[in-house]
Amino acid sequence: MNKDGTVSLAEAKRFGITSKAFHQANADKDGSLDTKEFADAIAIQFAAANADNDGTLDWKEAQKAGVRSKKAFEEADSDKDGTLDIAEYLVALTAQAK
Ligand SMILES: [Ca+2]
Ligand SMILES: [Ca+2]
Ligand SMILES: [Ca+2]
Repeated sequence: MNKDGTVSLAEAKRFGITSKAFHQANADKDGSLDTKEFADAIAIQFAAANADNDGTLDWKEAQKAGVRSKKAFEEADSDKDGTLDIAEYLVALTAQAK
């Protein structure tokens, strides 16, 4: 996220957000995600990857949701239950965008 608080498509991709989720979340079609739209994009990807609908992503699901490294996955899993809830998922995406 840059200083104006919005996320361009290029920035979103660094987080692991797909073009599809980006465009779905970008309700006002202005080419960038504001804070609320960014949260929507995260929620869209989380829901799309969470095939068993149990509220968490296991490693396989997390990869579908754009988490690229096992290390990012494990570090974001703060309660060490082997899955990411949506807050932990956001941590993983933020870590890999750096
Ligand atoms: Ca927008
Ligand atoms: Ca799941
Ligand atoms: Ca967890």
